[in-house]
Amino acid sequence: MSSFVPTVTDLSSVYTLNVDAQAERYAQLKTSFETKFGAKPDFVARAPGRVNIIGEHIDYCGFPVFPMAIAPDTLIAARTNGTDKVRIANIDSAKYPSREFSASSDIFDIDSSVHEWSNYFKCGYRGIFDHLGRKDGKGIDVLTDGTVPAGGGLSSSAAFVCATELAVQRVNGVDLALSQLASIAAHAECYVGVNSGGMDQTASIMGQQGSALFIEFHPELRATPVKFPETSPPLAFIIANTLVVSDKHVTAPVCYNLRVVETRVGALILAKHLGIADQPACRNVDPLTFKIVMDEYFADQDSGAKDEVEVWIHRLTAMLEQSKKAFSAHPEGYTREQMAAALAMTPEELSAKVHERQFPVRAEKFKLLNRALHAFSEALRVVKFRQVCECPSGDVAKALGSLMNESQDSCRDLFECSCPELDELCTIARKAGSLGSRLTGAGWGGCSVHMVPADKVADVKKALSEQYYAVRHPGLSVKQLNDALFATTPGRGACYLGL
Ligand code: NG1
Repeated sequence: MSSFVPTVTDLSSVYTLNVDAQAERYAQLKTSFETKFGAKPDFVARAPGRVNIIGEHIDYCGFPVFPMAIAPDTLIAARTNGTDKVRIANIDSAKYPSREFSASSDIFDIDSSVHEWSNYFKCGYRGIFDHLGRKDGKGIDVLTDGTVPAGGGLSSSAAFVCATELAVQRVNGVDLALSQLASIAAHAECYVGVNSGGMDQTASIMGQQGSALFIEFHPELRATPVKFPETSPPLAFIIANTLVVSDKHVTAPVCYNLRVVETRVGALILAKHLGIADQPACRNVDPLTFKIVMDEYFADQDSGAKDEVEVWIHRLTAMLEQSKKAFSAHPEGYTREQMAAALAMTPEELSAKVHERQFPVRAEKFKLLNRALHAFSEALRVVKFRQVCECPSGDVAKALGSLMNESQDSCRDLFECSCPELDELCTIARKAGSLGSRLTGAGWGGCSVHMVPADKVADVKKALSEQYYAVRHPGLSVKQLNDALFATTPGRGACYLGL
């Protein structure tokens, strides 16, 4: 695989279904671009959404995750306009009104206190120029069209930021490696005020047709394609949207960013408990993650394990046990004062340590024990999931499904990022034949993913449609239902489309 963004000319190498409808969509995008800007676009950049199969809320703990790119995506038609202006427009102009910025000044100002669609464009733009260390962008006209549902857990924001990066680098004559683009996008998305991990951007940029990705973040970003095992009948995946919109940006202080802080403070207390807090690897790093603590604790120990998987299992299992001891003082949760006391800091010092000025959070109790138990056990499940895919033996479909179901239980009970609608979708799907059902993405709404034997796809879709959508959303049109409930396969990552 090339390590740079490929250019493709054939839509059937991007989409496996409804290629004609996609061709129509591209044609419409180009016509609308010409109407809006009075000239044809120079190119179209495309970045997909993703569905995470397993490994939730652990990318920002430094642990591996297992997503795949999907067909829904963000397209950006773009051209250099020869001015100092960045003019951005959206096909859905009612929801996302057109905006204009200076290419070398106000495009870099991102006010994270407002929820504004152009902020995500600014993130991608600024990410590229931060990386280049300059601010001399060329003027660009942009028309965007997205099919990843916003706030649906399928990474609409990452798809937009990644597509922006592609457009901006091309207009400015830059061609960065895929891994650089993924890292830049992950970092850049934090400018909107969400303290996000790097899973979505990596899956969007580096996705591969036919494979999921085992993505590692530490010590460096590495995405290994992994195919699902061949079973009879084959395994299929269904995505079902709760239609509960969970906007990470709006709920960040009590949901997403709070979980990031709980795991960060957890890592600090665990390092102290293990007696390694003052070692340079822990003291001089920001942020300190559970993965770094684990690696440092085992740095000088030989577990006697033979292969990489055994090492993971040995270390993660030990960390689960250590967590129970480290957080035993307050198993129900810590107040701010109790967390600070455990670290011999003032609450103000702790707040600064976890960057609350940039990412403020609110909670009575910080449930460090449960969050740590989720993070370490979820990482174990990811490692085991990959192992079953790569070295299949026994009833692999059942084994994979059980790991997904356990992940959902952990997300619901320990990490508290599910919601009644997600739980309901999982229950209905399992009864109708799903082997593994769980939330995907940040949760608190958004989408669920279901691993289903191919001969059960129709049954599961029917059950979800009749028992969930017809009951909770009786007014849905056929298109709305098809957008909310669909089967998916691992899709290709970001690309340019030659016109
Ligand atoms: P969503 O909300 O599905 O895009 C978010 C984070 C991921 C990851 C998941 C939970 C962003 C852009 N993405 O995904 O990095 O932490 O939650 O596993 O914040």
